[in-house]
Amino acid sequence: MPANLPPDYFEAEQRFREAKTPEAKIEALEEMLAIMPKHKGTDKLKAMLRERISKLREEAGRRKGGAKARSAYYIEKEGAAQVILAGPPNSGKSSLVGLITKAVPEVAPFPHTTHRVTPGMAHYENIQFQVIDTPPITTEYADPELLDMMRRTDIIVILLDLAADTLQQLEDTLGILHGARIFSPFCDIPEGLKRKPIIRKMLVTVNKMDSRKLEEDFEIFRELSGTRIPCLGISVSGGRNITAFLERLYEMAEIVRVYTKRPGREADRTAPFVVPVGSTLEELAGRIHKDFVGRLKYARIWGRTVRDGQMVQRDYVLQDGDVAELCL
Ligand SMILES: Nc1nc2c(ncn2[C@@H]2O[C@H](COP(=O)(O)OP(=O)(O)OP(=O)(O)O)[C@@H](O)[C@H]2O)c(=O)[nH]1
Ligand SMILES: [Mg+2]
Repeated sequence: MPANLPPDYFEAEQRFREAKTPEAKIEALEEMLAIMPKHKGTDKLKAMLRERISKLREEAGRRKGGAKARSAYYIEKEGAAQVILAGPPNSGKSSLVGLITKAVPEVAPFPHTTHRVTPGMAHYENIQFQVIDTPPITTEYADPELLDMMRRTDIIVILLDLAADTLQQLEDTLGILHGARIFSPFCDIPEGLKRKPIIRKMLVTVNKMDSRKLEEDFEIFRELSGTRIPCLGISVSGGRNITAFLERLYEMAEIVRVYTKRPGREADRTAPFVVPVGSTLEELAGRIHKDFVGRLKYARIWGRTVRDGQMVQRDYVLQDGDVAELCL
């Protein structure tokens, strides 16, 4: 047991031992985690506590009737794409979410600050991404429910720390994701996997690239890592490449923005319909209203690849920025 644990910690531990229900036990354990001083000596203990909490949550879920109990890790997707941050402690995950969204996750200069997932909405031009702050994942402990969320998400941002051993962090984080069968489309998938791999878009983002000089360190990291996953260097505190980061998310989301208008009126450019690249006019109609699919006759389109007001049929593939006037 690491030394210098404050008396409050032992009081919470006492409550944990006396607790009768999984919920009460979880509460006491969360308090122990919050009280624990933040330094390297407590990392292992924290990982153990977190594992315990996760097991108790599962138990509590089963008692309430399994699937019906909603986990703290259940976050409904919102916006044009869901983006989950994945990375080691202290890389700046919470700082990034705090910078690009209105969420205010706790930020601290020591590892293992974040214990729960916090979503926020990041604005990019006229759309929004849901960006989720997460507890750190390490080779010692990665919450299975968090990995489950990553299996379902649209984009995983692997957030690393340029001031730490970035190569090791990348190897460890990818190791954890691969262990959970989550692979980037740019990774080789090992043969003989017992279950189907889950392919998720990934962006390796290296934070704390605060200066020009550190840009060189980032380039060296990129070269030495040999990774084929796209990489980007950013600095949350210096505000470097933050717009580029959002642009990359936009490209990776593979979506197009389409505006609708009524005859004789202008389109509302602030409120696009966001549909996957390759979507057809018919799919857009279905998105607007399910009855429109049957009623749709044709549409007039204003855009970069058509003549102004050109008539198109249901199978027309929408382009980013198209304005559509649906004729029903
Ligand atoms: N130099 C520098 N420090 C940064 C930058 N971004 C964040 N930090 C600092 O890094 C430390 C950790 O930041 P957090 O946002 O709490 O990191 P985290 O990844 O959420 O940490 P955990 O929740 O413990 O996993 C804080 O002291 C931040 O101020 C950056 O761009 N440059
Ligand atoms: Mg954090």
